[in-house]
Amino acid sequence: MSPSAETNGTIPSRKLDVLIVGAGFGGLYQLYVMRKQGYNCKLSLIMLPRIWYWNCYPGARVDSHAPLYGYSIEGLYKDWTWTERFPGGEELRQYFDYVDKRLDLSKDIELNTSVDAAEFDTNASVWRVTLSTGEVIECKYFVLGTGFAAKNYVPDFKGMERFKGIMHHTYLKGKKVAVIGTGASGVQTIQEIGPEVGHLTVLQRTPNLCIPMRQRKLDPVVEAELKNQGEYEKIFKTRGGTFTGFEFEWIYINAADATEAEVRETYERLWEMGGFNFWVGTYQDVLYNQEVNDGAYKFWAEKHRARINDPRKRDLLAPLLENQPHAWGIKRPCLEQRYYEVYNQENVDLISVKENPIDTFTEKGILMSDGQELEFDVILLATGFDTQTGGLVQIDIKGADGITLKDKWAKGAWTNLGMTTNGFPNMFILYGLQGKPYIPLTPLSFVVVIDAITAPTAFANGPTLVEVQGDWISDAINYCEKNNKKTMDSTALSEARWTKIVDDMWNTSLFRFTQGWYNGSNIPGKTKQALNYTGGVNKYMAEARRIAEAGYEGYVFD
Ligand code: N01
Repeated sequence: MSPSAETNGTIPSRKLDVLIVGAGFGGLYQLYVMRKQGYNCKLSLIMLPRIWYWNCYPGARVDSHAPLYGYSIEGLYKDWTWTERFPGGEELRQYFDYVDKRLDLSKDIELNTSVDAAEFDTNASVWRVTLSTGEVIECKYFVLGTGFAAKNYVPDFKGMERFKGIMHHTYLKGKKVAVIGTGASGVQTIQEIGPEVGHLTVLQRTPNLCIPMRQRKLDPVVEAELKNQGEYEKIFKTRGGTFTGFEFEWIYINAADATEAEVRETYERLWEMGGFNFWVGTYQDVLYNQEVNDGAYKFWAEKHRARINDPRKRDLLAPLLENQPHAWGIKRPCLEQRYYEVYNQENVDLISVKENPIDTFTEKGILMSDGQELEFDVILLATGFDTQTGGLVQIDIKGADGITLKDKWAKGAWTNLGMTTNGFPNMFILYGLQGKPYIPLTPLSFVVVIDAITAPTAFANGPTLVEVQGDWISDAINYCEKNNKKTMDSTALSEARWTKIVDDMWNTSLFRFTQGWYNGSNIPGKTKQALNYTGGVNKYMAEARRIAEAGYEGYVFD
């Protein structure tokens, strides 16, 4: 049992109903919704909406299209017009400023503050949360809106401390640059900087199976007309009820039952539409039936191979089916704009680190296993995140039995609905797993770490999911308050049930072959498990609502 504040000397300076950690889409929504219902809340964050504040690497942009990457509440969309179908980082920062002004959020936000630790006091049934300022705040409900990718992953490359190159991307013009990693961060950066750097070397381990973004400018007159016709309203109503949280859906027939010509025609159409249509808007069996998946992969490879001039680069970037890196769509495809053409430039080299691994970093650059030392002015690490669990366990959170979240999840994460975890009463997780707000403020001195974000975390449009989860959390809190409950906690049994649901869905799909952040296998030593619910936002929320309507089945109250 945790000691009380009186016995451990942590006297809280403020008492709140709800403390929310993280000021991205999730945290801000939770603040808005709780405050509207009269709760006394604060949100603690590191600077501005963290993701879109820090992610200012060249080319950073969202891959959910407008207006879906935005809030549906308070008619916010009426006075905000996106300029591009897939908005860039700068425009997103402006959007957060607009939302802040409209909803008057800042007054309840602690700037430049991170949450270092939290401990549940079982005697008083409250959380005591320690901020980076040293202040201790007492709250009844503790909401973690830290997002799924709050902890960078930097591989343990040998000799990294030796590299003497520069570290800031604004000085890239004319420089010799290396990019390690070709996930979404790498792809966005490469296509942006390729045309302006002196020389670019991409060190690729696994090719990203990118699909076309089909970016375009949005015409304000057309968008105004769509708003007037109620189209925006319709989109926001639809999105909570679809698999992906977008306005589009899977094609609910099997490609296996269609003719070859029909499938081809469908693929061509989806390809031209751009965005995630070719991924989560295609035939429902594509992620389940290996033969259908092979067909989608072949189509994908044919499209991109035609864009790459050099045969070696072509085979590395878009291998033929017999050499495919993994099944189509089981790792996140990045939306690209001119990614493949960049490799046709004379100043761009591509090295497969599977064929020629990195041996060590040197003062001048990187020594490859074949003995060649590559010299660089700048090395950009786009090597990803310790996703979903990493950002949560880096905060020292102690539950009712004094056990830390890190220890509880040491051999794998357990949650109910991805929003609660047994032994941590009145603590809710938003947009984390099965759904640390901290980027080091003193970055590595020799490399730039590129990171970005995004519950059904990985397979859902973020703003859609945070609104439906945020409402569920707020309903649960209201239920406790109306029924005079001091605590709400999920049972160990409910977690076992939920984890089995998540695992079973995962194991019947081709996702079971994934290597990457979807199942934690990108982080050495991390337990490999399905970290994402693959049943879709609609099914997920139906189950969450059923549990609530059954009097919070699987939960115990005190
Ligand atoms: O990270 P990643 P990310 N040696 O894990 C490679 C969201 N996001 O930051 O595939 C060499 O996908 C690794 O190789 P491999 C989005 O949901 C959204 O790019 O493991 N390479 C891979 O290529 C995304 O999915 C946007 O073989 C090494 C790369 O590093 C998620 O965030 C923008 C290596 C890591 O890719 C994460 O994307 C950006 C090593 N030792 C991100 N270790 C938007 O558009 C790792 N790699 C909004």
